[in-house]
Amino acid sequence: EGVGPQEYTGLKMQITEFGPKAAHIKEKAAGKKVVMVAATLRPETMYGQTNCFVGPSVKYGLYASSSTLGSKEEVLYLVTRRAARNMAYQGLLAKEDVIPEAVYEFTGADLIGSRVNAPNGVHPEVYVLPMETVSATKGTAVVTCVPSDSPDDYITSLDLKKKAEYYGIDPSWVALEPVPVLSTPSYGDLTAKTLVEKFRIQSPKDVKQLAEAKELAYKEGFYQGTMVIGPFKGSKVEDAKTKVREDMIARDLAFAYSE
Ligand code: A2H
Repeated sequence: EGVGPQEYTGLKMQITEFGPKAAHIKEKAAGKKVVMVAATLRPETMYGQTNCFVGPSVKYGLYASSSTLGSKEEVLYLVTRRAARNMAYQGLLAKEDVIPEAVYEFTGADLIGSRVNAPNGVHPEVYVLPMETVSATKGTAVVTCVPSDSPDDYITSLDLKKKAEYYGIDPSWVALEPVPVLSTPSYGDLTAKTLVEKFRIQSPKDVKQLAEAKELAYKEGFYQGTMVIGPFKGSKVEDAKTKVREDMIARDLAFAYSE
């Protein structure tokens, strides 16, 4: 990780349907909206979301937020305790500057099979799935899955589909096809797929090749990419990135979150 603060976009993924193991979470939320907040560095790729990842053994909580999403009801953010603490200091929770107390806590495994909104997504709703490599100490530990542009997301999706039984998921929960979001001269419009194949990455455990692929995907996408979808279609990614982010924040689909 670099020095200095990391400026994320906190994407609001509201739970629309609590999954088979999430009944207790729904009960504790007591009718309030529950919003999983995914931390992303690539807000311009949100058109291509296909799933939402959590760490199955990571601990999450529900925290009263300062957001209302247009209703009178208070909204609960679903993030790690560490992220909630950062959010409190950034004025994103109901009470500022205090160590926040969770309404309820549980592990990521309980969320698998739930459905959430995917803001800006071609797929307006996606399933929550497990990702073993989610770090509990980075971002919110909620990761939105964009297999067109993230090699990690692409290979994790393939692995989940292949070993659905092992992971205890319904294979139909894994979205099949990446959605083209941007095009680059070197890798076409499915950068992550191209790089995963080029580096012969077989599983999420191929961390060395994945790190390399990630680096290339990021650089090529940002400096050489052109948007192929959305209101900034035809613009360079370099120009579109900030505009998409600002637009999402203005529409209350996301907020700035840093750590
Ligand atoms: B990115 P950095 Cl399309 N554990 O969003 C593992 N990965 C995490 C995480 C966690 N706790 N929190 C966030 N991330 C992911 C989109 C994306 C991302 C694309 C391409 C590359 C990419 C869709 N997933 O990241 O270590 C999130 O995935 C490549 C680095 O803080 C987030 O942005 O630099 C990124 O890693 C943050 O990583």
